[in-house]
Order: sequence, then C-alpha cells, then structure tokens
Amino acid sequence: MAEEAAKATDHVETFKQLILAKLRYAVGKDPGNAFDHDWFEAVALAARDHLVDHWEDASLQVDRQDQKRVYYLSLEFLIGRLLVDNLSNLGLLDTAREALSQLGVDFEQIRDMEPDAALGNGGLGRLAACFMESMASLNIAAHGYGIRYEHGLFRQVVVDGWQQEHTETWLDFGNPWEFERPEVSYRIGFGGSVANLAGSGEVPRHEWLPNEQIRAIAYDTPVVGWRHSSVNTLRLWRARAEEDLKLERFNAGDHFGAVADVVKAESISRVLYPADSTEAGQELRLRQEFFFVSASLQDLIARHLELNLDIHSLPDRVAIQLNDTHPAIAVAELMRLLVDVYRLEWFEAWKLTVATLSYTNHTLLPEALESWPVSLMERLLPRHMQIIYLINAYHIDSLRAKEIHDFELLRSISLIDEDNGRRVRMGNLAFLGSHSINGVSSLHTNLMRKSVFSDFHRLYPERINNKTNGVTFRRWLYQSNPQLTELLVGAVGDELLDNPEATLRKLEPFAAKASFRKQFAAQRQHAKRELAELVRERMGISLDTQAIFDVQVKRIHEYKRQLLNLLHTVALYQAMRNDPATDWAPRVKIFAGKAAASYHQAKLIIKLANDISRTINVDPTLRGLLKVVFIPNYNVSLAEVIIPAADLSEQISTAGLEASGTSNMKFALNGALTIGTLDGANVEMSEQIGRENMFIFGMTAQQVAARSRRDLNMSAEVAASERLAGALEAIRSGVFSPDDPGRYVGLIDGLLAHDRFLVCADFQAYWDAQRKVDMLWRTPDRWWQAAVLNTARTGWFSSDRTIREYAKDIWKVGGIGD
Ligand code: NTF
Repeated sequence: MAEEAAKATDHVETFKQLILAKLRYAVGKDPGNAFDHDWFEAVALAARDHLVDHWEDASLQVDRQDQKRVYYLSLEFLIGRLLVDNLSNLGLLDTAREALSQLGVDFEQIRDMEPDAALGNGGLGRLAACFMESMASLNIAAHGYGIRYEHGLFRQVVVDGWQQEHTETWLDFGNPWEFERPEVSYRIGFGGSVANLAGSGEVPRHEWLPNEQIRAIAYDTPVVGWRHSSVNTLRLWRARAEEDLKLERFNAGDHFGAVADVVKAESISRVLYPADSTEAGQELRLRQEFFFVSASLQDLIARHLELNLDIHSLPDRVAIQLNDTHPAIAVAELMRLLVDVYRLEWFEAWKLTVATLSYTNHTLLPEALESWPVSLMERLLPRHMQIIYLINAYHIDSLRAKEIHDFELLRSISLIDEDNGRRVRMGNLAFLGSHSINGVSSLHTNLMRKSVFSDFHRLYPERINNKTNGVTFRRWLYQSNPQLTELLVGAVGDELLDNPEATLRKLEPFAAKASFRKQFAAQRQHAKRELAELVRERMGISLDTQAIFDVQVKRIHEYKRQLLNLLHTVALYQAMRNDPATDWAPRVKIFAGKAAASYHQAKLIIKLANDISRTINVDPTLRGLLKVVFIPNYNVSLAEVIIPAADLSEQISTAGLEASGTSNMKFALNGALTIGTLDGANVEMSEQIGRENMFIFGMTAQQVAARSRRDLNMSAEVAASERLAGALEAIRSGVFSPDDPGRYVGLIDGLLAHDRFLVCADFQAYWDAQRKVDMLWRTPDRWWQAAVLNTARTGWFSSDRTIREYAKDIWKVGGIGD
C-alpha cells in the first residue's frame, strides 16, 4: 500500500514537471504570468505526450500483425472536449488533478477553457465520435476520416427568444490535440473533361482531366481507448489551394484576384454543413463530400500498397463504412481509382468495391434523402457521372438477364431519378455499391426494408441488417457523472469500469434496497444542483431542485415534437392555475437544441418555448410549481451537465420517424425515466428495461402510417379534448405573445389543418402518461426503484456492443491480439 502511494506521488511529481515544461517551452509562459488557457494548453500537451507514446506502439502492432483496418468515413464527428476524455482513458485524471492542485490551479476552471470540437450537427456526428472511442477501446485498428472544418456548428445565441446563429471559432487558440501533416496531402480534382485513351478495338480506357485541382492536407488527432488499450487516428482534411498566390496578378495590381482561387479552394473546409437550399450552397456541399472521400480513398489505398499488398486484396485488408449517404460518392470514386488508375477490369473492380464498402442509413425522412442534379454532377464530376451511368446500366442488364422486367421496380432501383429533373440518388448508389446496408435500430431497419429500400431488399434480401446504436459509457457515465459512477462502483465493484455491459446487471438487486435508493437520489440531487447553478449563472433563473427535472434536449425538428411537449406545458399551466388546490407535482421543463438556420418553423418553436417560459416563470399563482427554461447553445459539454441531472427524459418523436435516438440511452444510463413513443431504439430500451419502468405512450409506427393515410386534419381530435383545445387557443390568441398576438396563428392553424407529425393525435395519450409520471414521483420508493433499474438494464446500449456487432458481421475484423 505504502509502495503504491509512493508511486502515485512519483507520478504526480513527474506529471507536474511535464506540465511546467510544456508551459514554459511550448506555451512560452511562466506560472506567474499564465492565464487559464495557457494552463489548459500545458496540461493538454502533457497528456498528448502520453498519447503519442501509446499511439506509436499501437500502429506498429497493427502493421506487424497485418491487421485488417476499418475506415469510418463521416462528414461529421461531434467530439466535444477531449481533455477529460483523454486523461481519463489514459488513467491520468487523478494524477493531473493532483498535479494542478499542487500548482495552485483549479482543474475545473482549466477544463472549461477547452472549446467543444463541434464538427457535427447531432446524433449522427456524436455516434461517429462514440464509435471512434469504442473502436480504440476494443483494439480495432480503425481510422476516422472527415473534414477539419475551420468553423464547427454555429453558436446559438437567443435574443428576445429568437435563435441567432453566430460563427463558431474553435480553432482561435489553436488545437493542442492535433498534428498537422503537411507531407500527407493529395490532389483533388473538379470539373474538366474525360479523355478516351484507348485506340480502336482496344479495351476502353479513360482518364479524367479536371480543370480545377485543390489540395487536401491531413490533420491527425489520436483517439485513445479505455485504459489506453490502443490509440487510433482521426484524420481530418483541410482544403488548400495549389498555389497560395497568383504572383503575376498581384504584381499587376489585382490584389483580390491574386487570392481568389485560394478563397474558393479553402471554402471547402471552411464551415460545417452550409445550408443547402441555395444553388451555391448545394454545390459546396457536393464539393465537401467528394473532397474528403477522394482524399481518404487515395490515402487508404496508398497505405495498403505501402504494406506491399496487392490492390486485389483490398477487401481482405480494408473495410470502409459510409456514415450515411454523405460519403456515397465513394462508390464511384473507388471504381474510378481501380479502373482508370490501377487499370483493373470493370467487373473485377466492381467486385472489390462492393466487398470493401458498407453503408449505414440514419434516416427515412424523404426530405433528408440526398440526391444531386445530373447537370451538377456532369459539370463537377464528369468521370464519376459516366461511371454512375455504367453501374446503372450493368445493373439493369444483370436484372434483365434474370428475367426481371418489372418497369416500376427498375425505375425505383435506378440510380437516376427521372421524375424530378434528373437527379442522382445517393441512397441507391450507396446501396448498390455496398455488401452491407444497416439501419440503426430494429424498428428503423424493418421500416427500411419496407419503405425506402423495399425494392432493393427484394433483390438483395441478405444485404440489409440491423446494428442498434450505442453510446460510450466512458464519456456518458464515468466522465459526465463521476459521483454516480463512484456509487455504482461501490455497489457492484470496479469491474463495472472494464465490463459495464455485464456488471451493470448486478445492480438490479440494489433497486430494492432503501439505503441504496437514497444514495442514488442524493447523487441526482447533486447533479441537479450543478445544473441549477449553471442556469442561474447563465440565465438568471433559479430552479427548484426538488421539482421533477423534465428534459428535452436535441435538435429542434417538427418530427421530434418539441411542440407536443410545449402543448403539454401550456395545458399543465392552465390546469395548475384553474385548480391551485390540487397537489401538483412540481416540474421544471428544460429545453435545449439548435434549429437549422433556414428552418423557419423550428426557429418559431424556439421562440414559442421562450415566450412560454417568460410568461410562466413570473406567474405568482403557480407558487413556483412550474418553471420553463430554454438553455441556449446546446452542445456536447452542456449535455454532459444536463443528462446526469434529468429525472425525466423526453423521447416523444412521431413513431417511425426517429431512426434510433442516442440521448435516450444516455439518459437511461444515468437513471432518468423515459417518457416516450415506441420509436427508434425506445422500442428495444423498453424490452431491456421493462415497460413498467418507462412511460410509453402514443401511436405505434403502424398506427401512424394508417392515420396519415386517412388525412391529417385534426378537428376531431381537438373537438374531443378540451385541454388540447384550450392549450392551442391560448397559444393562438397571443397569451404568450402579447407583444405580437398574431405570432402563432399560422403555426396553430397549420397544425389543425395538416398535422404531419400527429402532435394533436398523440396529445391525450401524452397528457395521461405525464400524469402517471406525477403519480410515480409522489411515491419516491417506486420512482427510485425504477431509476436504479433503468441504469442496471442499459448495459446493452454500450457502443462497445454495437461496434462488436459491426466488427463481426460487417467488417470481419478482430481486435489487436485477438
Ligand atoms: C440521426 N440521423 C437520427 O435522426 C437519430 O435517430 C439517430 O440516433 C442518429 O442519426 C444516429 O444514428 C441524422 O442525423 C441524419 F443526418 F441522418 F438525419
């Protein structure tokens, strides 16, 4: 014991010296004149030294063992902060904390200096980040490939209740985690023409002659697994012009013209997801997609060949996962590289392509399915357009050869949509070019088989498979909720940290122990006080931490139905006012989330939440029983504070529309009870956790489909519910918007006439479920029993489980040393 303590002291001393050295020689400061940010940088750089040591070991091991590698291509990685993540996985968190405290520096303050790496919009991007961490933890040799956006997701500022978007500037102080690799760079072409190089009678040979070339420069960030099991690489590409300056033009006095190409080239990696509703925006988005796909494919093929491997062995050594259709152009680019550059015969190249690629679908919403105008593709990627036509033609030939002549079927599986001004369907391209197509929850995968890909599914019944999403418990339990983690470890042992999937189950018997429930509730109180403090500091609103913290945080979208939650809020407000004598359970309604800049309806919903909040929070008749807050600028770091503090998790999307959801898992893991529809992964959560420990309500996906076929007019539903009618009327008539009484007339009238997301249709069921919430809250024994069971039964939703399934079923890879 004494020996261990001495060792720990040693480690602290060594780490302290490392921090001081970084502060002095890398940051150029002394402890006397260092700002908080300087300390953050020094600690990050100290941690990075440790990462690098393990990083080298890991890549040597992969090479030595000739491991098959996984490449995860994603336009988004929603990483958040890395300091605690890295320190914690390196086993250095306590060491760093102690070292800093000896230096008189507050760790929490330092931690807050790190900006979020917000290189993603929401679930899809955060899933990519969880997957990177799990792959490293499971010793799978993996690379993430994406774009190093100079500006991540916009910073949301709420002014007078309205969302404003401000440029996000995460790189302003540099990024201590990344390594710029100027020597790793590839040429990316756009436009131009295609030369036919074959003489008459020869096999056709083509060469793409782009008329625009830019450079992709690599930036590498190490991704460390739990207990530094291995360290993988996230390689993000930055766009650069071939030439920094057209000197001739500059000398001729054309100073702007001299750098015009630079601006155009570099705009590709300037900002995440430019709005794609305008023509220019659309083109930039396609440029981003091709840019990172081409750089990544060139890079991974170069690595494959460097290892002296034959190009024919690509699928034996390489698995490429396409995160949604954003990288789907990879199908055509890989074909181009194999056929035009490596001179493979077409059908051989096609076999390799399909065997190497696999594709994950993340949404069935028709407006989110990508397609590109043929004219744009022809102009920007002429050779790829030819290849897409060829893939299509060969495919249709092969079906005709099998006596499949059904015109409707051929039309629906075609890569070209002929109905809407000729467009390339990226989902169809990704499907056809992949050996595996997966959905992200059991319900979503089944709906995929029946809807978007039903015709493909008939032709290729073995290709569609399900991989239910998961989340990394390192970030979403150990790091975000250390107090709860400590309590759980105390109960079931520290095996929890290494094998939570199995160990969490051992918590079940503790649900019946009053003393444990009490401690569990005390941890929640602690987290709620921290969140309340944040809300007080940022917004000047004080919250009653004895109230139910009822939380809906996610992107603002009509299908996620924040509006349903707001209608309930208003109805509850009215009921409380009408009936002050009733013993109402006190509630705090917490909202957060960003709306796409061009999504007017979503922005109006944010305004409504703020209007409702402003009215309700000051109403003295409520005696503080109900409060509403909309916390601005939701991001990963804010989620890490909010999720541990939630009593109730709102997962109330219209059934059939939320592909999976992942915050639903994070909330349950932290012991919140879910109120939710049978949608996405909620279905599987209810199977694991037990319906009796959740508040499941509303129409099923099947009922939604049937009701939608009938009509979307809600007069009957509104007539049947006085409560709903009252809430709608209050919003419509301007009770919450006295400054502009007509503000919500359009919103409410639209809802009544055409309720696409069945908000009104599910209202009564939702109201009833909320009253069950109140009832359970009044019997704390039962509430906390259910809460403990939620945590105990969420082990299956670890992204380690998800990644193991991808590795076994799709990628056919094992871990290092397996
Ligand atoms: C999202 N899709 C889905 O909406 C979520 O339900 C799901 O949990 C995540 O993906 C992760 O699978 C998207 O963000 C997108 F872009 F596909 F619409």
